[in-house]
Amino acid sequence: MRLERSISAFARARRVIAGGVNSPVRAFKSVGGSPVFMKAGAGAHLFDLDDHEYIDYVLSWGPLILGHAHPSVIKAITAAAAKGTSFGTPTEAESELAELVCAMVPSIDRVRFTSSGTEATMSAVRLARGFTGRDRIIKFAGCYHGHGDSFLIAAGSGALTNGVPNSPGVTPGTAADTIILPFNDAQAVAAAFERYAGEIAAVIVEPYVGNMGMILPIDGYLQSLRDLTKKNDALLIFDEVMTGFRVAPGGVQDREHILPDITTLGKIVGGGLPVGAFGGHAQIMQSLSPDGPIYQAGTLSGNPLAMAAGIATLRALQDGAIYERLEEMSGRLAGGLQTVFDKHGIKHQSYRRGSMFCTFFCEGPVTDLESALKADTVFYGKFFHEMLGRGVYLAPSQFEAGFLSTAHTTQDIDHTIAAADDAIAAIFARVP
Ligand code: KE4
Repeated sequence: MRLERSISAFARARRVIAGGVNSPVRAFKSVGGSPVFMKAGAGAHLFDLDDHEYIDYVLSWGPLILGHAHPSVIKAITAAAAKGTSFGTPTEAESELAELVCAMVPSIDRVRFTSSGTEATMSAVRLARGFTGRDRIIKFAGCYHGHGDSFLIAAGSGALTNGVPNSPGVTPGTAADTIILPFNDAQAVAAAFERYAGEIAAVIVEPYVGNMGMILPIDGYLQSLRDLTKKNDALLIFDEVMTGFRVAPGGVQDREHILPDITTLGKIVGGGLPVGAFGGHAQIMQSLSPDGPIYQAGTLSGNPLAMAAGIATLRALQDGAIYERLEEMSGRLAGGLQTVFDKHGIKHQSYRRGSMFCTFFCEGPVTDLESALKADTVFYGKFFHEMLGRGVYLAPSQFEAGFLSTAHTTQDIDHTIAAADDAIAAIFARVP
C-alpha cells in the first residue's frame, strides 16, 4: 500500500515535533511501520494523505460517537466561532453543557470542566485528597488515567509496597502515595485499606477498563470497591473518560447502578473538541475554589467552541434509540469477527459493552494486566497492517479499545468482517 505522503509527513513532523507526534500512541510503535497521516474524516470514514479511505474504529480514541464532521456538531461550532473563540468569562454554554452532564450522569450534581481527561483525573485526585485530608490513592495496574504524575506509577515489589515511578520525571515522593493493585481483586483492596488504615483518600478505577484493551469487572467487584471505600471513609472515583456516554447514556454507573463519589469524563463530552470534566455530589464539589480551598483552574476550561460541540453531541444522544442501534451494530461486528477467528482457529478472547469492544489474541479469560499481557502482540501488529491495507483503521495497539459510531453502516461492518477473513488468510499464507 502506497504511504509515501504519510512517510514524508512523518519525517517533516519529526524535525519539529517531539517523536513526530503529539501523543505517543499515534506513532505506531506497538504495531510497527510509519504512522498514517489523516487529512479528513467524514461519518465513519477517514482519508489519509495518500488518498486511502478507511472505516474508522478508533474515532479519535473514543470522542466521535456521532462520527466525523457530524452536521449538527459542525453547525454548532461554526455558529459559536462566529461570535468569538474564547472570553475567559463565564458563559451560558458552560451551564447548558453542565446541565446535560448532570441530567445524564447519575452521580453528578455539580461539575467542573477542564480541557482534557488528564486534567480531570489530576483534579479529581487533588479534590479527593483535599476533601479527605489523606494522601494515598489506590489505582490498578494497567488502568490509564492520563499522564498525571500520580498515575505514571508501577506496582512496587510487593502488592502492598509503595508504587515506584514508571516514567522518568516522576519523583519517588509522588510514587510513594500511589498504591498499585491488580484489577478485579477485591481482597487486595481490602488488605490495602487494612495496611494503610486512615491514609487512603480514594480509589480511582476505570470501571470498564479500556486501556489494557477492554477488560470487564468480575461480578461484584465494583460493588466491593463501593463498599470498601464507604467503610473506610475514602472516595470512589470512576474514571469514565472513555466509558462516559459510550456504554450507556450515563456510562458504567448507569449500566451497573453503582454510584461513585467523583466521576471523571472526557472524549464524548467534548464531541471531538478538548473537554474534560469531573463531578460529583455538591457537598464534595463545593470544596473547590472559589467556594472552597482546593485550587483548580484553566484558561480555556469551558471554552465556547468546545462547549458548543459537547452540547450538540449530548443533545443528539438524548435519543435512546441511538444506544439500541449501536448495540445492534457492534453485536453484528462482534459476531462476524468471532466466526472469522473461529474459522481460522485463532486463539482469541473478545469483550464488548455497547459500542466499545476489544479482541485479545490469546486464550481467555482476560481479567487483569497479567492475563492481558499474554496476548500475541506480534499477531495483532500483522492483523492491524493487513486490515489497514484493506481499508479498515483499527487501534494501533493490542492494548486499546475499539469503538463504533452512529455513522457506521451494515456495509461498513460487513466489509470489515470480510476484510478480517482475507487478512488472516493472507497472514497464514505468508507464514514460512
Ligand atoms: P486525555 O488527557 O488523553 O484527554 O485523557 C486521559 C485519559 C483518562 N482516562 C481514561 C480512561 C482514558 O482512556 C484517557 C485517555 N485515553 C487514551 C486512549 N487510550 C487517549 C489516547 C492518547 O493518549 O493519545
